[in-house]
Amino acid sequence: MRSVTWEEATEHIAAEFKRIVEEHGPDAVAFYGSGQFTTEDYYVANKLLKGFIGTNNFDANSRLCMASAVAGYVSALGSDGPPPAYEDIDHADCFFLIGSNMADCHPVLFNRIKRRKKRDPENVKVIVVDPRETSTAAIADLFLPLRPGSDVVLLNGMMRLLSDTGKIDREFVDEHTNGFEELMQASSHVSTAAAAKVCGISESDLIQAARIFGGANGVLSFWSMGLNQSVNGVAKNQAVINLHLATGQIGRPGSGPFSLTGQPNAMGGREVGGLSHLLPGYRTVTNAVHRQEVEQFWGIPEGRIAERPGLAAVDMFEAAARGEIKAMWIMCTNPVVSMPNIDVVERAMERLELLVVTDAYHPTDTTQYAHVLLPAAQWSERDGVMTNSERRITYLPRMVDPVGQAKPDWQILAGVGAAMGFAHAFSYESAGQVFDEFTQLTRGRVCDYSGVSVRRLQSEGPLQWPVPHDDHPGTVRLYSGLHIDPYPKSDNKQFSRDESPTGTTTSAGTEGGATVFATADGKATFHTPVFVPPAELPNRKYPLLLTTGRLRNQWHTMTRTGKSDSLLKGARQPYLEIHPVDAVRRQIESGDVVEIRSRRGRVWAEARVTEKIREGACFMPFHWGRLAGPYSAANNVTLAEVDPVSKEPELKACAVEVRLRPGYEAIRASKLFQRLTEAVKK
Ligand SMILES: Nc1nc2c(c(=O)[nH]1)N[C@H]1C(S)=C(S)[C@@H](COP(=O)(O)OP(=O)(O)OC[C@H]3O[C@@H](n4cnc5c(=O)[nH]c(N)nc54)[C@H](O)[C@@H]3O)O[C@H]1N2
Ligand SMILES: Nc1nc2c(c(=O)[nH]1)N[C@H]1C(S)=C(S)[C@@H](COP(=O)(O)OP(=O)(O)OC[C@H]3O[C@@H](n4cnc5c(=O)[nH]c(N)nc54)[C@H](O)[C@@H]3O)O[C@H]1N2
Ligand SMILES: [Mo]
Repeated sequence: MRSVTWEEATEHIAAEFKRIVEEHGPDAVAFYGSGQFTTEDYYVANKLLKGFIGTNNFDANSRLCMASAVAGYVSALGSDGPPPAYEDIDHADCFFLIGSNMADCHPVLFNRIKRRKKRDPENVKVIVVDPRETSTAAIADLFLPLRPGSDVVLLNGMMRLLSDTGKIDREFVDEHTNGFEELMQASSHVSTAAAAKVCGISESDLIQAARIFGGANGVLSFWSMGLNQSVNGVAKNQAVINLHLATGQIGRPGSGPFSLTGQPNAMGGREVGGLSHLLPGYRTVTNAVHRQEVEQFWGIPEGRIAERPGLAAVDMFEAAARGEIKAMWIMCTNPVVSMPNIDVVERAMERLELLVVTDAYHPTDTTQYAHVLLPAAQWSERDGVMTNSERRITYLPRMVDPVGQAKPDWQILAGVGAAMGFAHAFSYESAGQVFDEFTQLTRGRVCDYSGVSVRRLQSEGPLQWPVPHDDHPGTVRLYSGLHIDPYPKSDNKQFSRDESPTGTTTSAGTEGGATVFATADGKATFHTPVFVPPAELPNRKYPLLLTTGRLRNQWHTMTRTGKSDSLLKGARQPYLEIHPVDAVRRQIESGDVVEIRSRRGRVWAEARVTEKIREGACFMPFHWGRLAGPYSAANNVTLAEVDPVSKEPELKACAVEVRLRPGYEAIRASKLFQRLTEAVKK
């Protein structure tokens, strides 16, 4: 590797992109970005790829994360956008936490739930649904350790029970929804006993879950990767939303289906259109009117934006591995650790004619493959805007100077855009200028940012969209206008809005959420979620289901958190949670190093034998990559099967076998021998 100037690097990338587009067409170029982008980074990248290079091959790691939630909301409510707000935590009396380990992954929100529960322990109920008894389950009144992947059966079973016990809000269903009768017909044969059996839980627990849900004044459901990362991910999302539509638990304080975003700006990325089928302002590339609106705004010829969705993440890397993608730019994400089935991703990296990687650190598992490696200024070294799960738009100031020659991602992208001959469209002077351009594209859309400007965010603080004009205070929750009296049926005093029991409510927003859903007839849709089991089920050769996820002390691929010794204390190396019954069968004890094998590869980890995981399932964190050792990455073994609608991969289930790591028996014997001699000496 040799170092070059920014000018040289920029000219080289621009010239190579142009050459490859000329030789192979625009779809030979692909871009893979990140929910850790600022809104400005997302916007400039999207504009360059979809508008100027002319390819929709623009996807982001949010595909591995939020894509199923986006598809769930769009199909049920007519638009993306989580309806509730964080302050709803202070008003809810039932928390339905499914597929989410909030205690470790969303600790601030989790603590707010804990405080809410502490204030009224008798009346506030928490249900946790997870195959593992996580630290989130510690506060559960009801914990359902379901079989991985069986959520749709559980949720449909709850739906049936709500109906059978008269908990349906008929008025709301009649006035604001379509499809309820079809759903009921399709589920008429559902038996609670059979549903519980599929989920591997007791029938009484399933009944209890529906009873708590149906009896609450305000139900707030939170979910994240346990639902989204599945071949059944969209149906799982629809099944949760169904429960809320059926009980009218949406648009009211203390209620709503609340999908949690993981990365700091995954939400903003959705509004900017940061997936291969989207355009800014919740528009889609398949909609001719949407394409035209954006083309006019960007000042590009009609027809420039391709009408077919580009490649989604998994397809993008597979296409590159086959040699169909010639040039790829990876920015703010580390796919050689985080994508399923890493072998394919590595093959893609090796096959590309041009791989540009922009990161704040080097080496990473991905930067080591780069032909051109560009240094990015990271948060606190640059300013920008991010939006969180409750639609709150925040300005992040620059606090320190970037290290070395690092630059903000949007600036790097704009530089290449200008060098490709589009200077007129990419000569931004500041991040604020980019943001203010983007907000114009949201005018009149569900995610209306048009009343937001960087100046306003700086002077007034964060705002919750929609903010349709300059003096609009922002909107606390979507769809509050559906209810004549949005406050719950009871006259419970805790619903007074003036009160801020936790002292953390910052919103000055209005209650004036939409009075209709964003569909043609203003009604939401009940879908009939069909259960699809995990793509890979246990068999004789691979008898266990592996699920993967996060640890409290690590952030994804550890490029930052992995450098902190105190954070490494909880786990210095990958480990595997396995149930005692499965461990004994394999003569595995806690502390042993085991090999986890799937049809795609293997990974080594330290065994932790625990009853906190279901029998038949095992769990491993995905934080480590191959730089830590060829058999350290959980994604050596995961599979790239995706949900057919959201294209989100099934990172939460694959069939594996576990045994002692080859050669480990000798080590164990010598350890045992050592212990024995020590005991004899004593
Ligand atoms: N400490 C820390 N916090 C983070 C992150 C991090 O890396 N580290 N990353 C952030 C990001 S980007 C994200 S997306 C979020 C993710 O936040 P979460 O989704 O809460 O985290 P995960 O550990 O991926 O998975 C959540 C839970 O799903 C369970 N699960 C597995 N399979 C199933 C299933 O079939 N059904 C159900 N119901 N549950 C299942 C797992 O056992 C796990 O406890 O966290 C964010 N916060
Ligand atoms: N098996 C399994 N795999 C998973 C998951 C799972 O649950 N199980 N979860 C998936 C999910 S939900 C997610 S979100 C992904 C996350 O996966 P990744 O996005 O790959 O993980 P990160 O470590 O957050 O990668 C961010 C990269 O950007 C760099 N970086 C930091 N700040 C900046 C910046 O400002 N600019 C630039 N250019 N670079 C910067 C970091 O050094 C790092 O290399 O993992 C997915 N993969
Ligand atoms: Mo994520």
